[in-house]
Amino acid sequence: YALNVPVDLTNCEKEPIHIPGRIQPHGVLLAFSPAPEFRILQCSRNASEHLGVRPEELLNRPLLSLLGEAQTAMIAAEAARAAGDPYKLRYMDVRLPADYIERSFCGILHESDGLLILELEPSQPDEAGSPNDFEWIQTFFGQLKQADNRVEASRIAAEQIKLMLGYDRVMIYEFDAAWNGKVIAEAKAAHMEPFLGHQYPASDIPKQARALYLRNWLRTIVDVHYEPVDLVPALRPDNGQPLNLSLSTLRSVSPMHIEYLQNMGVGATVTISLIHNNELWGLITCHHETKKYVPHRVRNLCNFLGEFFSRELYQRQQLDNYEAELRLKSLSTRIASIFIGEPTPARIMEQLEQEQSALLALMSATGAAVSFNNHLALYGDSPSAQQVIELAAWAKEQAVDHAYHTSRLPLEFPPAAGYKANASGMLYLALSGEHRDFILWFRPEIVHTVEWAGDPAKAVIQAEDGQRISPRKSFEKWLQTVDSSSAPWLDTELRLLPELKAIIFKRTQTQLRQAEELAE
Ligand code: BLA
Repeated sequence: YALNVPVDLTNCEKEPIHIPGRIQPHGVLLAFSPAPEFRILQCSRNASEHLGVRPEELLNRPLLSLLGEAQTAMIAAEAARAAGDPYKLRYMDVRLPADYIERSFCGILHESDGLLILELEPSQPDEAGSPNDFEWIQTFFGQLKQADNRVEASRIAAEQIKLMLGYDRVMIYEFDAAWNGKVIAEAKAAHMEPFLGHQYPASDIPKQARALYLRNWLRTIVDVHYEPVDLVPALRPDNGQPLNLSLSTLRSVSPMHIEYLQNMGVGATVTISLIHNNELWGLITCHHETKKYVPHRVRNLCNFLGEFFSRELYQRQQLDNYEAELRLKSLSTRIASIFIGEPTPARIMEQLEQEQSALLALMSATGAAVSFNNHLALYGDSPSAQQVIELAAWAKEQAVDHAYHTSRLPLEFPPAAGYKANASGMLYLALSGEHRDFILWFRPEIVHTVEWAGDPAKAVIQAEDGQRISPRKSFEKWLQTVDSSSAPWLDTELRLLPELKAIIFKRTQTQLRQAEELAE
């Protein structure tokens, strides 16, 4: 088969990564018809190397003639067991009886569109279940229980998985609502550049890849510099279709992604999906500087912990959200209380001055401006007084129900382009029905808030011209997409406005009345 459209940087999401027709060379793939025939229909070309049998000799033969009776019976039992649960990868020790074979294998079996796929990875000398597995799980659970927040729990998980895999770097990578990602926790070898806090654009992990990772929870690239091995024949003889390798552990990886990893100076990877309620919310992404094979037993163990950890983190997130909401409520009360009672306007301005950090924290803002009773006060990184006055006049026209917010101010109000570094995000709240008094909160352009730990170029091996796909290039592309934007205003923040408004309006109405009474 051939792709109709060649894949390049502009159409990454079109690459059919589930049907590459090739595998990684560290194991052999056999695809065979269901019971009772178990007739081998496709195999990988490297059968010669690993099994000592040429692919042409294997094709059309019953599995029985390769594996012998006992092993075939084991496969049949596994196939029957996996039938109701096709997404669970089973693995077993496979020992080939024929004289021409010396190796023993870890066999991983799954079902793929009516065929069975057996993947054989040569056993490692020390593969018999390590006595430390149990101890390790105990440590993992014990430490996780003690962690008192989500970030700390993530860091512990990263440390433990690094230990288990024997890898150089383990990251907990979390997606945002637009599928951009951020490294929220990291365990790494001391000499490595930290990636903690780094952000990456959604296009680094295209849509079809994310869909695949929702089905297949664990992937590994044993050697980023591998030569892919073809399937023989290229298409399924029973239906002329490419073999679906969605759940295969040996599946050859997208050349786009391989290029990315090579440019990043990575030698091997393991990636585990983090899923809650059937949604991919993150990945445990592991890098090794050189090639590295991790036995399936260990990979499976990490996968199991990933599943456990996923649920644990979700619960912690609920708790963190609850605590954050309480914190906002208390900040909101503090600001509102400034207006309660009958304080004079001068007293109000004085109090706001004192509470300016609460005023900023309330809306996670870096700047604010308050206009009250003909006084204008600027806090933090705010545009100038003149700019604030023009901005407020514009915001007044946009306001619905006395409030307005945007996270792309320079695009909606072009004069703001001049001060977008401090104010790409703006939240406006009128303090009286007539909009004479107001509060403006400002958020900086997101580019200035991103922690790309040091120079992004450092996260990359400086290759010659070949560097088409890399975190560096992604970062440049990402810069364009976030130009003139701030972090979004969240529902939890916006929900505070009506109450705040009600309290402050009451105060300003009183003041208005007093002013009128005075005038009479
Ligand atoms: C896949 N890209 C991925 C994966 C990760 C990243 C984690 C999953 C790979 C796996 O499971 O082994 C991205 N890796 C990262 C990031 C970090 C990291 C952000 O370590 C940060 C530390 N990628 C591009 C571009 C294209 C692209 C421009 O940057 C397309 C032209 C494609 N990425 C791409 C594809 C896959 C991928 C197609 C799927 C690979 C596969 O499973 O075959």
